[in-house]
Amino acid sequence: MKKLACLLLVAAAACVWWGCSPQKPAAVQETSAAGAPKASWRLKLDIPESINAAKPVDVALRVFDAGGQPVENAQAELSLVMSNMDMGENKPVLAETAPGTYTGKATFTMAGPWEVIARVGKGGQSISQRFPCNVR
Ligand SMILES: [Cu+2]
Repeated sequence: MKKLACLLLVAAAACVWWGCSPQKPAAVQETSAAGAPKASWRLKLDIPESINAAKPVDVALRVFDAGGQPVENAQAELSLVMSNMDMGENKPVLAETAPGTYTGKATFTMAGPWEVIARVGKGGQSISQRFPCNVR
């Protein structure tokens, strides 16, 4: 009986971590390749908090420059990868639907821990950021 209570507690704690959250941008910017022009852009990923496997969800990647202005006409790409296994290539098609906003539909093909890797390039500069998320 005590074991069950413990399990429930762990499950409740896991729920708090459910959904997608950006990692600290500072940590990601430090991972940029040495020598490559590093964009001082800020990436924000809009994605539903609750994601079910095999059900397409709307995603929006918003790109801002250091002054908070949208970065238009950039090459924006999302790559969906599982943290613990190779699931093959999974790249939602993105279109710029508003200045600096790149939207598309993402389908996570399996339940478990995923990362959305966003890559943005423009004018020889680029940046990438990982957004961990859990899929039910
Ligand atoms: Cu998998």
